[in-house]
Amino acid sequence: MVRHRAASARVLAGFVVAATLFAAGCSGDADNAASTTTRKPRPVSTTTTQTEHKPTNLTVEVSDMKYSPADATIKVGQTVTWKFSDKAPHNVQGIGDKAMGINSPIIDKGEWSYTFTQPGTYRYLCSLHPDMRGTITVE
Ligand SMILES: [Cu+2]
Repeated sequence: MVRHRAASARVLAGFVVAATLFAAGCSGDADNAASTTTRKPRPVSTTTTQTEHKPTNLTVEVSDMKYSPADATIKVGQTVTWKFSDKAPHNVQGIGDKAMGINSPIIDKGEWSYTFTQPGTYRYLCSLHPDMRGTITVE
């Protein structure tokens, strides 16, 4: 009886270790391992799920020949929407291999969104006005 209980406790301990390792492996960035994201329960929605249009977590205004905010920090999985309202047309083009997916058309007036699925620092510019630059940090 006692032997049996000891054995199952050991099995349980092994499972906990495995689960902990698994969780640590999933968190990706070791620096962020301590800050576990607290997820709020999703509110029950009666509206139809939109697959195309994701909710914007950050809006970057594109006007007066600049992005504002030029530097911003978001969380993995969040979506940034650039809102173009300048006199001149602009775009959003990622700098470097990692930011290759960031590639908007040239927009006069309108919006363009991008969802960041990997943590990192993403730099971008306007290919028409390379002095216009911005950075999105994804944690
Ligand atoms: Cu521009």
